[in-house]
Amino acid sequence: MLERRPKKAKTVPPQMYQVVLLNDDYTPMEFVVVVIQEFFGKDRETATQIMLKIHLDGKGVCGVFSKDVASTKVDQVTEAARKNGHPLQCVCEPIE
Ligand code: TYC
Repeated sequence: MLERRPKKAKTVPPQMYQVVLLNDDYTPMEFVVVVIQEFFGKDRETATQIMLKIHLDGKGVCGVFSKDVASTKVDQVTEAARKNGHPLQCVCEPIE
């Protein structure tokens, strides 16, 4: 009889989501920097770099989260933009 190894616990890591901000021609740079600081916990310098990347490339990743957290970030950013009258768009997308 073949010896059996102890079964490995097979855990599947949860699907993760990146939260992406999209560029537009109207949202002020300062507003985007503050949003990245407030909702994604980045310091001012990092937030400024991310904002400039979005401005130049059209979009940029602000963070990677579980589905629920990513979805909440999208809602929070969208609500803050709407309240302040800016067209800033925020989406989340599965990674890998
Ligand atoms: N392009 C905007 C401007 O020139 C700035 C901006 C950056 C807007 C990033 C949105 O996600 C954004 N005022």
